[in-house]
Amino acid sequence: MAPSSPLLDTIIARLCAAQGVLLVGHVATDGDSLGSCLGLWHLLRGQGVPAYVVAAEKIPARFSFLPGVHSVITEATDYPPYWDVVVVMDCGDLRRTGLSETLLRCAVEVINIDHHQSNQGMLGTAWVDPRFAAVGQQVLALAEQAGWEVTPAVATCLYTALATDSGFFRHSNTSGAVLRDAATLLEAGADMRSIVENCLERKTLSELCLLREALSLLTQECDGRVTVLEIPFTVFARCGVEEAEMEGMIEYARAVPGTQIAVLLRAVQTDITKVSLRSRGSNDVSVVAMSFGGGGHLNAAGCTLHLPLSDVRAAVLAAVKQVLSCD
Ligand SMILES: [Mn+2]
Repeated sequence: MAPSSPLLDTIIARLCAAQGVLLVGHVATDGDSLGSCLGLWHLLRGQGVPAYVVAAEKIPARFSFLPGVHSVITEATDYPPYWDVVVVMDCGDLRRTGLSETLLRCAVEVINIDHHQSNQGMLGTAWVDPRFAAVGQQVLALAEQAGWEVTPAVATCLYTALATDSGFFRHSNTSGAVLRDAATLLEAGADMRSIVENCLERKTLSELCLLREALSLLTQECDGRVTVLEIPFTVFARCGVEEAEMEGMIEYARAVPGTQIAVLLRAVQTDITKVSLRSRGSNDVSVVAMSFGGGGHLNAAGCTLHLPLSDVRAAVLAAVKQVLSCD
């Protein structure tokens, strides 16, 4: 996976000459977005370049272990006095950063480092390469080409990026290159156990509460080809979970053998229900989501309905059964 070297040289030269660099990821941050920003932050500061990680939202507690995370700026009043380069990572447009576009556009140069297929490469100096499983790999390639030292802090940030975006080396994007890069980072001193504990094993009491309540409401339809999990509003409120903590629950429905379509129904208000759908093979759940005003991909889609959960359940299951031709 040899990246285009002249482009990397341009990016390296621009970063090294910068008077101030803002590093930004996307809203609803994840291990790749934040790990890549912090990894590059450590690398640039190691070169004496004034760099700042700026985020639109508070950083979730599970990332508190990341070296440098307490320097992330989340308040506009704490912004540095000057920057001439903005690096947008793990997304392809300024709106996804959740930050003021005017603020970002006032930089002399915008650099975009991303691995999303959907990124058309139209944002500033763009290095977009979907062959990478994580932006963290791109930052490592940048460090290697520049000859920058990968310290244990850098390694921990970038390993977090690789591990989380590959589902801890389980998703189909887990290539040999991903494992080789992970090995490089481990040997550079990545704190692998902290990463696993905080990003994979950690479950808050509210998440466990949700798990207990939601699993007790697991049902199957169509002779077990459809597995449904529901989270009524009462459960959501009683367990005190964040909205983002609920979506992963669909994996429990998907895990049940024989399941061709998994459905997660979660009431975020008494009359607002979010629907997540996952499928195997050619069963297209995007058509179901689209018929309710949502969208997504063949095997993963979702929609939000302004209706109580029970009404949504009936309507969505009818549509799902049509996909599987069962009743
Ligand atoms: Mn990513």
